[in-house]
Amino acid sequence: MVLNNYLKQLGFERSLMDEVDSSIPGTCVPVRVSQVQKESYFVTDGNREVYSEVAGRLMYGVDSPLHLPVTGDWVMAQVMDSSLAIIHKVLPRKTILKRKTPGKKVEFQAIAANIDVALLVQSLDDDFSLRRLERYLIMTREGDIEPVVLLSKRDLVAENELDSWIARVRDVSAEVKVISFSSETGVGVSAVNSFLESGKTYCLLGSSGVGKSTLLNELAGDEIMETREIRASDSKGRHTTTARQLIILDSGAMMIDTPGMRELGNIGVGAGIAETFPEVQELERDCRYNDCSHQHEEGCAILKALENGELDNDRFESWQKLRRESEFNEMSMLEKRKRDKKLGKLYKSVQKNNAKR
Ligand SMILES: Nc1nc2c(ncn2[C@@H]2O[C@H](COP(=O)(O)OP(=O)(O)OP(=O)(O)O)[C@@H](O)[C@H]2O)c(=O)[nH]1
Ligand SMILES: [Mg+2]
Ligand SMILES: [Zn+2]
Repeated sequence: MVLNNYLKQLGFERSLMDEVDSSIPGTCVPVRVSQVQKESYFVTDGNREVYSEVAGRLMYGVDSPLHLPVTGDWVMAQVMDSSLAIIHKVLPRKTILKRKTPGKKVEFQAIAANIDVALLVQSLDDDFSLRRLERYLIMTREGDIEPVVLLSKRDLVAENELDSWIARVRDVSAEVKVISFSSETGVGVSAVNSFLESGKTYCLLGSSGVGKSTLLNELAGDEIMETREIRASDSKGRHTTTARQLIILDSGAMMIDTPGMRELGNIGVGAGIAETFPEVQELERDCRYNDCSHQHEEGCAILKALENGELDNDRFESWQKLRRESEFNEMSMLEKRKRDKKLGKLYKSVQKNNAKR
C-alpha cells in the first residue's frame, strides 16, 4: 500500500503499514475514527466523513469494550458507498486515554486514541482546582500522553494576578507547559494556535463549561461546535458537547473535543502517580522501612519533610488519597479477573460433563 498524503496529514504512521497489509478483508482501507455517538461511528480519510458501523465479528468478538473503536482510532474499514462504511479492525494504538467509569464498579472506558498531547483546560474561576489537575495529569501520563495546561477565561482575573495562578499550577507540576487565554477577548488564543503542530492530534479535556468548544471555534475561525448559550449558573452540570469529535484545523493540527467529565477515577498505581508526585516518590525511597505507612514510623523521610516544611501537606494528603484509590482499583481488577477465570473453568467443566452424558 502506498502512504497517500491524506493519511499522512491525518497522522498515519509508517509503523502501521504492516498491520494494513495483513488485514482482511482485502477491500478494507485505513481510515480514522472522527466521531463516536453511542452506537454510531464516523470515519474520515481526511477528505470526507462517512457514517460507519462496527462489523458484528468485531463488536461481539472483543474481550473488553476498551478494544472497540474510539475517536482518534485508526481502523480498517470497507467503504460501501458515500453513506456507509463497515469497520472490521482497530489498528494498534500509539496512545490511549482512558478513565474509570463513574460509580463504584471498577471498569474502564476509552476516551480517545492516538493522542499526542492532552490539553487540560481549567477556567480561571471557581473551576480551578489543583487536586483535579493532579487527577488529569495522572490519567494523561498513564496513557503515555504529554499534558499541557490551558487556563481559560483569562478575562475573569486581573492581568497582574495571572502569574500567581500560573505559579499554583507549577506547584503541582514544575515542568508542565501552561498557556492562559480568553476566548472572550482573544488574548492568548494565538499562543495556543502557534503551539499546535500540523499532523499532531490534541485532545481537549476539562469540566463542563470551561470553554473547550468555544476555544475550538476560535481556533477554527467558525462556529463548528455548539457552545453553551446562557451563562446563568442554573445551566451548570449540563453538558453542551455530547460526542467526542475530531476536527481538522486549517493549520493541519487535529483537535478532539470531549464532553466535560463529572467524575475522574484513576487507573493503576503505575507511572502516572509517580510522575505526578515526583517529590513524594523520592522522599519515600529514603524511609527506613520499605512498608512505611508514613504515619508514625521512626526514620520516615516523609514525616520529617512535612515537619520541616520541605513537603507540602496538601500534596502529601492528595498523594495518599490517590494512592489508596488506585490500590483499591487494582485490587478490584485482580479480584474480577480471578472471578472471571474461575467462572471460565466452571463453564468448561460443565461443558465437559454435558459432553460425557
Ligand atoms: N468570560 C468568559 N467566558 C467564556 C470564555 N470562553 C467560554 N466562555 C463561556 O463559557 C460557557 C461554556 O463554554 P463551552 O465552550 O460551551 O464549554 P465546554 O467546555 O465546551 O463545555 P461542555 O461541552 O459542556 O463540556 C459559554 O457560555 C461561553 O460563552 C472566556 O474566555 N471568557
Ligand atoms: Mg463543549
Ligand atoms: Zn515513611
